[in-house]
Amino acid sequence: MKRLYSVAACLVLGGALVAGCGSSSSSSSNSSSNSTPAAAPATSTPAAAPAAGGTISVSMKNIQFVPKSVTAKVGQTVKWTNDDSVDHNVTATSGGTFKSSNFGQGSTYSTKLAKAGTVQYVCTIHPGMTGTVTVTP
Ligand SMILES: [Cu+2]
Repeated sequence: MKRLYSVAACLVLGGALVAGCGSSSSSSSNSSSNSTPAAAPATSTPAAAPAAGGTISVSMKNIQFVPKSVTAKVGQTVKWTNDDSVDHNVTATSGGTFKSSNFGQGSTYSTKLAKAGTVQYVCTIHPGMTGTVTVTP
C-alpha cells in the first residue's frame, strides 16, 4: 500500500512538471512577433539630428578635463560634468568668451559653439587644468 501511494505521488508531481513545461514553452512562442523590424526605419530618421546639433561631453575628473581636447562643429554644445569632489569652473582663455561659475560634484555647465576656431579654456581654481575645443565649420 505504501509503495502504491508513493507511485501515485510521483505521477502527480510528474504531471505538474509536464504542465509547467507546457506553459513555459507556449509563452516563449510569443516572441516570434513580426512587429519589431517595423520600428527600424523610424529610428533611422532621427539619426541625422546629431550631425546638425549634438552635445560633446567632457568630464572633470582628478583635476583634469577628460578628454583634454575635443573636436566639435559650429552649433554643437559642449557639456562639462564635474566628477570630482571639489569645485571647478570652465573659463575660456582664447577663442571664446564663456565663463562658468564654480560648480560642484555632479553639476554641469554647457556652452554652445557659435563660431569656428580653437577655443582654449582653463579652470581658474586649478591653473594647470586646461582644455581645448577645436570648432570646425
Ligand atoms: Cu578646477
